[in-house]
Amino acid sequence: MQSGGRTPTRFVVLGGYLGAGKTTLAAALGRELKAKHGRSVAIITNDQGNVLVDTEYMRDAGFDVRDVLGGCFCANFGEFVKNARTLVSMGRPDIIIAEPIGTSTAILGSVVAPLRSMYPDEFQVAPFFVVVDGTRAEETLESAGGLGLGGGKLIPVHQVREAEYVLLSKTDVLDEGQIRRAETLVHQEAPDAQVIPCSALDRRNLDRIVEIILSDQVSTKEPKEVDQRLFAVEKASMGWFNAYAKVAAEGRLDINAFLTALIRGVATSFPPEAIGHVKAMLTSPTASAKMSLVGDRMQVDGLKGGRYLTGEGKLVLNARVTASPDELKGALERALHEAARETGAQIAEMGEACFTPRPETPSMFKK
Ligand SMILES: Nc1nc2c(ncn2[C@@H]2O[C@H](COP(=O)(O)OP(=O)(O)O)[C@@H](O)[C@H]2O)c(=O)[nH]1
Ligand SMILES: [Mg+2]
Repeated sequence: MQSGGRTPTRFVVLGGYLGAGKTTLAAALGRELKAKHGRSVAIITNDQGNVLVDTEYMRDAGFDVRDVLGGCFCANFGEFVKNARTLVSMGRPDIIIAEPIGTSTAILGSVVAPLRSMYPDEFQVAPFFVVVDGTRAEETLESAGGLGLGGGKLIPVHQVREAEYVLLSKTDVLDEGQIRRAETLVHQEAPDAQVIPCSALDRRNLDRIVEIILSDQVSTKEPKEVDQRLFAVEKASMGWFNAYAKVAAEGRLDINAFLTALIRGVATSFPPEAIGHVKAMLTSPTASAKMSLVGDRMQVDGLKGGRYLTGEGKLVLNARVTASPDELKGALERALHEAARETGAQIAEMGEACFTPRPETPSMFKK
């Protein structure tokens, strides 16, 4: 189908829980599509709050990025489509990869299905990919029997059930037995989905995913209507903390040491199972780095330029933790000030927000 003579833009939605590896995978796939296949890729990110580490990271990696802020794509479908159109008209990408917020529970019904039915001339929508963290598959999928009553995780289970392909991430740190067990857990929840064990780090099976993206396979799965109130308790138990600040150093600041101290401070404030995803990125004209904490795994995700920041840098911090917003804010502020004290950094012009996101009403169901 053509629109004004133009081929529809290939559209890939990469869902999945907080910290599953969506952004890292999107960047790895984007690089591969560009380097090996000469395709241009643009990105749509999405989250609560007004400054996103993911957006900074993708932009820093050289992608054309738009973000949908302050709520899930599914509740802002109009803005989502507007962003997609802006990307198309500005950069004419061959492919758009969209990453919804990690707690979204209405992507197939409120984003993927409407996009494929309402805009077939503009977008060709690939099968819905859901990324499952291979290192947390048991924690997130196995404990779900309690249906939320015993703190089970309804959100990741529901996300898996919506998938057409499940991308089982981070297999570089798993052995074959662990991968098989995780695949079995996924199959129990989504017997109709195909599971692809993969890794953005050792690049396992990235070529298989790229092949699907480059094919003309389209999303066909019919969404089931789900009562979003089911997820309300789980969503209400989480706090979101977002901050940005200027970071200055007298002399020079070791970026890695600063981020490590900050993330370690957060890690020691909460039990691992409470940590959805905490990420911090520090950028400056001479150097930038991003660090992430998912569960008890702390990881440096990108170091660019030198090790030291001289002059002034910009810090963006996003945390999603099962804790009250006040508790989270207190812990994050302490961690930040302690990291600054330890490494001789000065924090200025800090802006912060801390909240529990309101349950969203998918725009498709708004009366
Ligand atoms: N070992 C390993 N870690 C990964 C891989 N992909 C992502 N991660 C790490 O998982 C954390 C969360 O990744 P991110 O892409 O931000 O997750 P998102 O919240 O789903 O977008 C980061 O610390 C990443 O470095 C992978 O393939 N292997
Ligand atoms: Mg992300």
